Amino acid sequence: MTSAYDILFEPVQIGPVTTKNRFYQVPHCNGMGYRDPSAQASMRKIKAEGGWSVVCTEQVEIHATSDIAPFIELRIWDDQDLPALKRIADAIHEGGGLAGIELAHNGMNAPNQLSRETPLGPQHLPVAPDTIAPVQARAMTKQDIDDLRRWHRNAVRRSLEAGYDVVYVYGAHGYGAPHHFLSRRYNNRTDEYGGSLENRMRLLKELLEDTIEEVAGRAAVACRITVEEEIDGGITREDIEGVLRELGELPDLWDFAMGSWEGDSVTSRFAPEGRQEEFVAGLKKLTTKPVVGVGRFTSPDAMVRQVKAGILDLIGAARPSIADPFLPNKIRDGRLNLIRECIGCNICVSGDLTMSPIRCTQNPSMGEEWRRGWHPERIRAKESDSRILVVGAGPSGLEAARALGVRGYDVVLAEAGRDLGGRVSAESRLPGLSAWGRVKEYREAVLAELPNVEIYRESPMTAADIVEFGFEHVITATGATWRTDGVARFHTTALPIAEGAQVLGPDDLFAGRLPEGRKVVVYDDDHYYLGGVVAELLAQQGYEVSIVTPAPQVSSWTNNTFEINRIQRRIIENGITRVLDHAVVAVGAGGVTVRETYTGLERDLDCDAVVMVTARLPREELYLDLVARRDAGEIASVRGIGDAWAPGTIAAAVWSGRRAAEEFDAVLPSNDEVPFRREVTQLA
Ligand code: FMN
Repeated sequence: MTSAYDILFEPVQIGPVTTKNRFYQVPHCNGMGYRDPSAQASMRKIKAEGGWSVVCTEQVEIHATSDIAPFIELRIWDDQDLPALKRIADAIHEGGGLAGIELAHNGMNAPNQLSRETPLGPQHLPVAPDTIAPVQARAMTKQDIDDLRRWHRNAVRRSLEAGYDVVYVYGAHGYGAPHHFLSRRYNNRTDEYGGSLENRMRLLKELLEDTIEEVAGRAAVACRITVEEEIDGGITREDIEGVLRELGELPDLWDFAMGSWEGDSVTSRFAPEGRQEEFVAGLKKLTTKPVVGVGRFTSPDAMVRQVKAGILDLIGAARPSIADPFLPNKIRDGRLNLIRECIGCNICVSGDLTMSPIRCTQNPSMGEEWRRGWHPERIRAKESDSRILVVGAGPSGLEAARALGVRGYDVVLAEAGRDLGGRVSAESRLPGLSAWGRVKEYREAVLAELPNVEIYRESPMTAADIVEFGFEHVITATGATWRTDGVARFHTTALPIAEGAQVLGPDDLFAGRLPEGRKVVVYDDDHYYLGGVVAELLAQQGYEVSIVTPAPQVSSWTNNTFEINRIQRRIIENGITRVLDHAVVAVGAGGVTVRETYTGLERDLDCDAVVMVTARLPREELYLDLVARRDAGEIASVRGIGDAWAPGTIAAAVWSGRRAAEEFDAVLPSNDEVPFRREVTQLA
């Protein structure tokens, strides 16, 4: 039977290898790298199983002068790294994919904090762009360039030994050394590696030629290159067109990326699917070699259009493959409603940036494939005929009901309100967050296919009801309430709030209640996205808004999701006043007192209302009641999950729902034991 998506399942020749379809998992790091190679191998294998024809590693540091510690990437420094790399390549092959390896010399972006080697760059400059470590790169001599080429060649040879099918030369994102040489911003050399475009692309050309020679037809050679640096003096469209005219036929595949990782992995709040199209369109015609590009692609129609319009040959994806490792197979099998669409929140990026294993809001098994044995599509069958009540249909309750339902249990999901989704539904109505709704949509789609899961809306439950209805096993997913007393990080006890003061919290805004008056202070001591979003919402409603935060920037933690700069810009463009490094210390009827965190100096700000974005309190009354009833023998088990257990990210809530489903009926080890598998460093 033919389908509109058949074109996505055509093979593509990449030099000596042929893909089984056009789905290509571009390189992406995962916070596991050299520390957790078996965990990474399982994660990559599952993507291959799910239909990604090529599955790549993250950037793999080729030498100790390319060390981006504290970040945890793979390494191919010497033969000692080969067993880990081989394990990953073998796993991808077992899953049915081609294995790609992204060899990276980070050049002047590598602060070498672990190796303490001198960073290498085209000229004497502080290490950049991703670090402000107090260290400078040295201008590379010809000998340094020869050394780098030899290290790259060694890494290519080792990649073949480890069994990779696609070997990369990496010059994108402001990371790979060839990017620094290509960019006028970093390269002011006057020798044959600087000045003209021909000179600036010389290092890239040499690395490509070396790689092609070393590979000798035994693997495909791919080149990941910056198509637009989006910064003054950086790599431009003209540069990349020149590169393709000159080097277009050298590698077997071109992989187009932006000039910064931040500019490539933009969140859904700040860029739509396919943002890169304007920078990539037209480049393919400058080479006869296949091209791959990215764009947070989750819509098969958008993918087909890219191919038919001659923009891309292969649909590259990092985040969509993280959210749904089985995305290609679901498109192939016509199960589009079951695609777990990436919501574009970049919590995956936060894994790498906090040096912790990758996580995903939509796919709670991401990073848990090996250490906990979770799979995105499969879960072990039920082990009893128990019937389980899940109270609350927010992200954790929906996921618990879904996963228990897939296991085959009879599940009742009871929601107090009319709509499912809890906080994701509420937050998806805020500016820029509509994609949050996908968390609910995917789970609703699965639940609709599970006759063993019944959903009751407008069904608030008390412990007495639960006992009366005869439920034996209960999971409470009743969410959390935003506090309005100022308690969070700066204050751990309630603020003085004068009588007559108007204080609201996010829950009021979710319920459609807006402040009275014109001037509003948003007090953000939460530091993730919500404070900034609330300020933006109020500004859009015509309020004069100030955002006060004890942190040095609005929504400070979003430096881990690459949003922090865009958030500051949006706040400023919305005319919102930023009062940084200040805490609200008292709320009066017509204003607040704020204190500078460094000096303790206090001043007053006039306002008609304050919106507190601070801490939350779990709604745990039902859980505590049920614990008492369990102890009295009235029910068999109760478990609290998600924000109702401990408020956190949506990703954490979904994960905790999955965990509850995984652990139901399981004999759990004592909590004195490490609750997952891990690899421990072998002593030399
Ligand atoms: N690109 C690289 O070239 N090397 C990397 O190691 C790398 N690590 C990434 C890690 C994460 C968690 C993510 C989300 C992206 C990473 N990227 C890396 C960028 C992606 O390859 C991709 O270009 C970008 O995310 C846009 O594609 P997407 O919209 O499909 O996510």
